Amino acid sequence: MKFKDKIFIAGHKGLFGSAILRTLKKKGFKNILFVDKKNVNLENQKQVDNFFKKNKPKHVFLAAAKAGGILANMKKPAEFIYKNLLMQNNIIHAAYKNKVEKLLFLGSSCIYPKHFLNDIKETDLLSGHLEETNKHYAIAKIAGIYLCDSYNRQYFNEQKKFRAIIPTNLFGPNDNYHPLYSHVIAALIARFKQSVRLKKKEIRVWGTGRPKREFMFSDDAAEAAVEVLRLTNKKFEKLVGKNLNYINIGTGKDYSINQICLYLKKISGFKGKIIFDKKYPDGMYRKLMSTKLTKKIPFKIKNNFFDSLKKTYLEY
Ligand code: GFB
Repeated sequence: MKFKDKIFIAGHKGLFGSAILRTLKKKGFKNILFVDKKNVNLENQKQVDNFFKKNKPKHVFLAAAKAGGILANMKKPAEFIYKNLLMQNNIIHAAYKNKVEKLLFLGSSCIYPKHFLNDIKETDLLSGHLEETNKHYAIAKIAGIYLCDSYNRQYFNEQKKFRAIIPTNLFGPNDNYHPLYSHVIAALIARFKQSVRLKKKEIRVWGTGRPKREFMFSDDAAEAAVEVLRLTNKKFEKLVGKNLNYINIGTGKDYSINQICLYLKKISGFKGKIIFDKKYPDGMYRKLMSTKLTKKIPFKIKNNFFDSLKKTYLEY
């Protein structure tokens, strides 16, 4: 990947896509391409084809997705599977037809079977049942990873041109703060801010507070993603082995939802009570990924979890 190469970011306004944009700019990449939904609907194959034909990007970051937290996944399974399949099929196939040199697809740690509680390795994919609350989204993401893999095998002479990363739960600028459909960090930041402002006596948090999640600041995940795509096909294969085309991106540490609440309580100055509302689902109890391969990517995590949580809280 050269600094003058044309790089297309699909989904540049979202949590991860916007972090990729910041990271590429910071590293000195000059020729970055992105589009607005109004101009190119990524769910429309013809529009995506025309866009690729006209612009001929050399590299692609596929960060466009219909994503959301546990409740959004449960309430909108059809949208989560249909829209994601459409967008990723359109972009991956157009990238192949237009001779894109390398493409990076964004997976999610929810693709791994639910019975692995920690040290989830890349090779554990498809070795057990998926978590019910996000099965449809996970199946779309698994299909995306295998679509990339199939093009490498059939059209690229086994070279790993189309790759995927499996990031853990992300948070940071441009997150979705919808009260029902966001992920937990954004939801709790918004709820603590509001509860302090309105001097509420209690704050309600979903589930038991016991599930643990591995959180990563979006800019750290983006840094890893860019470095993964910069690796030559040979180097990437050396990293993941002959049979894989994806790699975990995590921190190796997780925290319970209760711990997150206690920290937010401290930094927000909220004086009321935290009530865990068991009517809402916990989802996976734990899904801590192995970082054995992550550690071999030439990047370093720069943002300490609690410091970046505080920064995100203050900037909200
Ligand atoms: O972030 P979250 O929705 O993602 O929820 P998942 C994580 C945990 O936080 C769950 C609890 O145990 C929730 O019950 N939680 C507590 C809350 N209060 C809240 C709240 O107000 N809002 C939310 N959203 N959660 C999603 C998947 O799973 O994570 C997606 O459904 C995707 O497919 C994404 O993979 C990364 O980690 O449970």
